[in-house]
Amino acid sequence: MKNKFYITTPIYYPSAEAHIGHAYCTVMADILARYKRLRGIETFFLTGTDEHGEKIQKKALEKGVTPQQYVDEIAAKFQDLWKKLRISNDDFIRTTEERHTVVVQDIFSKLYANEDIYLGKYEGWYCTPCESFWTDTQVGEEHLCPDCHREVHRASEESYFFKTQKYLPDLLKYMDEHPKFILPINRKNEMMNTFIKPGLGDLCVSRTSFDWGIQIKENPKHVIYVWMDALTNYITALGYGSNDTSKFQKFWADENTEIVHIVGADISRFHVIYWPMFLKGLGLRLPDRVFVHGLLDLNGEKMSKSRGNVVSPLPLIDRYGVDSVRWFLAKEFSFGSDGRFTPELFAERCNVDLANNFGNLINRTTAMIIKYFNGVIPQLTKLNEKDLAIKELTEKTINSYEIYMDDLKVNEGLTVVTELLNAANKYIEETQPWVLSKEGKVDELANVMAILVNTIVVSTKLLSPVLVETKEKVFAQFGIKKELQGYEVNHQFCPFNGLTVNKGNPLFPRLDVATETDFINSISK
Ligand code: ME8
Repeated sequence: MKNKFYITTPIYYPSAEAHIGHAYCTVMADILARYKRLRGIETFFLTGTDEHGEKIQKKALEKGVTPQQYVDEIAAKFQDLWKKLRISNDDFIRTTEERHTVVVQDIFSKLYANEDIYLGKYEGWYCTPCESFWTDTQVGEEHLCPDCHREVHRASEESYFFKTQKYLPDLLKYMDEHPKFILPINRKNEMMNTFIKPGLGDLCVSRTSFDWGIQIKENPKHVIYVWMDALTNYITALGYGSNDTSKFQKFWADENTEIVHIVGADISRFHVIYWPMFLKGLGLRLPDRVFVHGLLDLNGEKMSKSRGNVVSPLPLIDRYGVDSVRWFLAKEFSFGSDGRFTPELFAERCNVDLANNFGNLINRTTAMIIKYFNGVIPQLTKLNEKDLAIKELTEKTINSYEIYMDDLKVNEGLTVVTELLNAANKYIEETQPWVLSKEGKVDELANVMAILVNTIVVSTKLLSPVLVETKEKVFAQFGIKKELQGYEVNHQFCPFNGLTVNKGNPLFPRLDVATETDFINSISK
């Protein structure tokens, strides 16, 4: 396993406020970053905003502010949301920052000097009022602008292009030699069949029809067109091409760093095809993995502001707490497949896993230790068969969890932990502590209590990349001292005897599905 980890989310367009889809991607990346840190792996986690382009320029104009004022306001809202969602990013890159813009200009110059980029003509369907080029598919048979629905005409514009064919053989070789470069692996076929096999055209990397972008030094009437500007954020944020390249050396250049980009299915081809080519052109190593997650819809419809069906994460966090929102996102949707958000699913997921399973186990265990042992966690005695089965399951769970998480299989990693929690709840039913108490079987009763606490603490640590606030609460409730809070303590069995349990409030109250469905529907806009 590599000893350092660099993980990124896409840099989002601050053309509208973040919705649950953006939160989904960012939370998943955050979980992986927190997991690696938990395992003692030096980690750098990057997110940010992609602030140039015609769309942003137009939105600013509509609002009567400068593009910079416009993006400043929305970028601040993104940052605020990530704070509330407890996102642990190490940096937040904005493409309008000088540390990015000057390096992008140099990157362009380098690729141009290398003859990877040439000046040509961009041809397409042009909408004059919108000042936009569209493709055949976008304008359809009637040749109408998909934005304003007015007629478009054929036009051409001088543009710079990146030569994709020059690097295609390198890319194909890399894909062959690294079968886990694109994850889930079925996404590779999609890339091959949709984009590469039909013939990959050169990529347009400049525009002259708008000016909210990074100017090309060699030809200032051009601005660098979106993807060459946006993708390079992953290295400019690390200081590539700057006076201080130490982070870049550590988290990118060093082969001992695992580099993972998390991206939505909508932008996978830019990360899987063009980004590796730019890197090759710059003589840099390629990322280890591009993980393509699915897109979420709301009640079966694509989330879009104009349709009024966008869910903002903020009111959810306010009402249910950050851990419930993080849990729902991480556990409900299969990482890598598209998903459907429904208000019912949200409430049910929180009830099934958090209130009924994890929360219930915590409440029952706390109450029993207070009742049977005056609140002091007892010491383990000789284990019987049922105790040994839980011990074995705990060890197996830790092991599978690590394998899954290292393989970016977050759902599977979380599922093995919820199965352990289920098993612990069943263990209570089977051992019947209330009977053991009545019959005075104190040793057996002590084992059950010690094992339940151990299961709770181990699970809390394994789930801590997702349930960030719960961890603190569980540690407080079971009096877990600093020296027992580390991840490596998981390899000791039941080292918590003598600690005092506090009653605490129920961590995850049960939600009434109908009431919460009404609430979530009322905040979708
Ligand atoms: O594409 N479900 O920015 P963007 C799940 N600036 N994830 C979703 C989602 C949904 N419904 N909607 C958005 C851009 N996302 C470029 C990226 S990167 C160098 C430049 C997430 O604001 C998902 O990760 O449109 C998707 O890929 C990303 O937001 C697109 O964000």
